[in-house]
Amino acid sequence: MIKFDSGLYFITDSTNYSEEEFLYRVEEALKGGITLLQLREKNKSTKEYIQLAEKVHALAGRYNVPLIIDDRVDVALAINAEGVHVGAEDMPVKTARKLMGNNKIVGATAKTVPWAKDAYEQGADYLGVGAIYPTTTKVKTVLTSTDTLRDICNAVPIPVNAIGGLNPDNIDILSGIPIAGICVVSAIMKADNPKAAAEKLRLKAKDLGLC
Ligand code: TZP
Ligand code: MG
Repeated sequence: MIKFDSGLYFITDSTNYSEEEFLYRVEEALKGGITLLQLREKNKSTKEYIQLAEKVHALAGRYNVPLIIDDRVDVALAINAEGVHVGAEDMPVKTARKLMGNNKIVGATAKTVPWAKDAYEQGADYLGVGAIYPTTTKVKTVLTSTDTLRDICNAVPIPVNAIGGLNPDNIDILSGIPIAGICVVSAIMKADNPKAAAEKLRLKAKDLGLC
């Protein structure tokens, strides 16, 4: 499997940005020190998804940051991305693992301990758990308590990332919970200065013992 550090995991959202502005923001986030990147597109055709993914993959490669593709194993394989992330309504983890092979990263969403154990047993390399706080990013999710987050961390031997509404001013709530990292969308994507936002989050993540 490809080695990865999920300490500061940035998930993109290209909504409301031109491609130029979007790629600029992604590069600023890379410059700011994100450790893992996910391309998450909900409204693109397969062709558009692949075209954008190729560009983002080239960019991420320049900063040695692995690229995970949300949802779409076909897109991940098409561009030789480092991994794929599957949620509750996506392809089963087991199937994604089979198609991606053992040399790629397969991430999964989990909101309960049984679900987390099941994803691990099916071959997930890391888990995203949340939403910890309400989120403005378009997603079907419910809130996950920090107690459940802690229980999931203790139930599986793979990295667990917290997600949902996280920003530098509210992540102290995660202090003492054995997560591997945090995932953010808006805190970087919508920031006035995405590079500065990533830098600040990276420092905060370091304070929490992540990265
Ligand atoms: N899964 C659970 S919450 C979420 C996803 C994809 C969105 C997180 O976005 P934000 O903007 O960091 O709250
Ligand atoms: Mg999904």
